[in-house]
Amino acid sequence: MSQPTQPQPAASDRSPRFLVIGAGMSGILAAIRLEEAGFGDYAIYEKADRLGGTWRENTYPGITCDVPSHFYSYSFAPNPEWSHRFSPGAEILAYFEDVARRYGVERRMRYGEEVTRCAFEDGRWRIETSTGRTDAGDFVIAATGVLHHPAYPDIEGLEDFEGALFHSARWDHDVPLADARVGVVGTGSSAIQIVAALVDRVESLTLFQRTAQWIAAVENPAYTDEEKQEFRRRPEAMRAIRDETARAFVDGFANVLVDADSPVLGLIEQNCRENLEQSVADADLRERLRPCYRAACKRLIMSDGFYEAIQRPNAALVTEPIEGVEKSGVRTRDGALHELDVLVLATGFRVDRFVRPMRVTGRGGVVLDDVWQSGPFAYLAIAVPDFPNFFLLNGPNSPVGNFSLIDVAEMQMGYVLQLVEATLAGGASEVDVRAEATQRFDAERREAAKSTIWATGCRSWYLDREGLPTAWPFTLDRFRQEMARPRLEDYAMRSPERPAHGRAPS
Ligand code: N01
Repeated sequence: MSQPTQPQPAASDRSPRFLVIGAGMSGILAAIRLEEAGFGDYAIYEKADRLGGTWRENTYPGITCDVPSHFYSYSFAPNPEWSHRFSPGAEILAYFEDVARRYGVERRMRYGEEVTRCAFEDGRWRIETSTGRTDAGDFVIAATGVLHHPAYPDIEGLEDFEGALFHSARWDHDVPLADARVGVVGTGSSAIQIVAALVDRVESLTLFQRTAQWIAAVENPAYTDEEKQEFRRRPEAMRAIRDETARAFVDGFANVLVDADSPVLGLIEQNCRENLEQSVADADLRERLRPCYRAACKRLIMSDGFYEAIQRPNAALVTEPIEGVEKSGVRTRDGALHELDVLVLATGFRVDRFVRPMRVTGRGGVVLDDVWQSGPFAYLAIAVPDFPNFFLLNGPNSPVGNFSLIDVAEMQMGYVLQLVEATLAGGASEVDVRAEATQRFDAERREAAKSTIWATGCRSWYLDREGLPTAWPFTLDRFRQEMARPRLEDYAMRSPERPAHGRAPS
């Protein structure tokens, strides 16, 4: 049964209400920025019982972020306590919890409330949650994440397995690992970290590799007490690391991925090749670990321990395709049965879901699922025509790669706030991206996607059903420019039927 909502004052008497969906990195950011901008009327809906998004859900052994911690932090909340250059997942989760508390937004989170329906009706967004709660707001910020819905492989017999079976993003910490024969399916960032962390804790570790990965060597030193003391004393020292890392990642990486002809890509590949040659002693193993596509075509993997781990006496790399799973293990096409106690599916995520399975209905009853039937898209990764006042953070066509998604979300939220403020300042209450602007952007995006490194002939989660990369295919610098100031001519603003909001926030 629906719970009653608070009575709402008439539109003309109130400042706009925002509904933020998701309490992960982007949702926390959205709330903090709303507060700062003077938009105090908002609620954050979160389906789980705590905040943290991907860092709440991914707790597998060895989880770290492969973006340096002083860069993978909010720009306004540097953290002198990071333990390592690449800090572990639990620390990152604790950081988000701490920031949400310190900035006073944690108390605004409504946990255990999955938004199931979100509809634009009579000029307002009305939502309904899994508990039957309803709410209404003027603007929606969908901060629902990208790598969120686990992808389970279509392998015959998975349900027959009698050992413990779980996805890397649903790690079962009750399953004992000491003395266990563990199998891992997949060679993405998750699997590589799991293998490196587990090999010395288990009896045997078998990695089922469908596709080899290029791996860049990185070092992950701990920060010393003296360094942390210096960060506490002089926050500008953290800022310097952040700026330096940001520049290195953007100039040396993000900006070159979008040009498959960039000579820098050759250097990256050379670095990965040298890492393989120098780290793997056995020639046969080395060849089986050697990818047959260009480095950075898939998301580049950074690891300081994988090659060492896979050469341990108790580790095995299986490159024979999986035929099926049986009650005692995995059968490969050569007929071999790999007996296992634990099978981990590090098989990635359904990255085309975004806000779904929530049912989102825009102007005139248009359903987002229908609009996205042939694949999700959004103008500048932010807005979809006919879904006025509905904004996505880290949505479709957003930049992804080996750089900080916090940085990306901060740019996006700054853009959204400018758009909202311009709408209200102009006396309007609705802002809707124009279909022509969206088509123009999408055509340009699709064309540019063809010349990125991601389109050079490998399978990855960056590709859509047609094999075209979906991520932002231009430089990150261009994204920053686009986000710096909305092109208002690409939007229609109006104030149908009800008066505009009385105030334009400063
Ligand atoms: O998932 P993935 P992930 N039979 O999609 C294989 C972020 N992340 O969870 O390559 C056999 O990359 C599949 O094989 P193939 C980061 O953005 C970041 O590892 O398609 N294998 C592939 O090897 C990352 O890119 C961090 O041939 C099957 C693997 O499963 C993203 O999350 C840490 C299969 C899936 O790899 C996703 O990474 C972790 C099948 N039927 C994650 N189906 C850091 O910051 C799939 N595979 C470090």
